[in-house]
Amino acid sequence: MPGLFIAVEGPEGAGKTSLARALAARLVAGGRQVVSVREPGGTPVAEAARKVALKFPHKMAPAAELFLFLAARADLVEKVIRPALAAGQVVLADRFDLSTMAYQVAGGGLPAAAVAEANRLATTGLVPDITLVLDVPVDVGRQRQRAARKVQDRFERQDDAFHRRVLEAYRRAQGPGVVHLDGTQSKQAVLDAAWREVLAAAPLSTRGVS
Ligand code: Z5A
Repeated sequence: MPGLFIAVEGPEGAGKTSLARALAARLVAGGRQVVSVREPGGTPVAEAARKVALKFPHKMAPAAELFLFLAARADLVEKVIRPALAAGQVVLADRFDLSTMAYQVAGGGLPAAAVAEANRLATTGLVPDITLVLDVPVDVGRQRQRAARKVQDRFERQDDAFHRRVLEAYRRAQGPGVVHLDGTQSKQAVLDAAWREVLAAAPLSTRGVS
């Protein structure tokens, strides 16, 4: 059975982790083997890069930040994602390449074409079969994070203008497999909508998801 690569994307507090977990449970219940990953992270190198990218207390050069995320992605793709897909498993990623275009390009101001090229090097050209983009207004995501008492990382401390640019980049995202979902619905409604998209994506009939 061919592997399937699903990425869940969106701004802070959009419900990505909740949706990724629920989708994984549904896929496992349907008999598929699922490998869940979060970005950045998932290998020793990627976890080390995550710590610096999210927790470093001082300003860093925008390109330095970019390469931390890409170093994490390169290692995760080579060590975890490609082997899982080759073994016919479903990979569910909590964030992937669209996050880089939203945060480092739209948010941080790096040039899109150069970043896309560097990302292709990191991923060796791998792109998700389906990218589910959850849309929530900035204040809704923030409010959810406050309610969940999430400790703020370097990005969550950025100003509203940064977060609006990130959200607009997500809203503009398009391309093969990119699907936009209303993240302000209930968790169950978001899961059902995401599941319909997973089932609708060609060629799922050959991918053992029903
Ligand atoms: N980053 C980057 O800059 N460049 C890159 O290339 C990559 C990442 C890959 C990773 O943060 C940071 O790295 C991220 C961008 C940057 N920084 N920021 N900010 P992270 O992994 O620590 O956190 P996050 O991705 O921002 O996730 P989050 O805040 O945890 O949000 P979430 O996963 O989208 O939401 P959640 O955890 O599922 O839900 C949050 C709360 O809302 C929780 O209490 C839920 O129960 C609740 N929730 C979820 N869904 C709903 C619905 N539908 N209704 C009501 N309540 C809900």
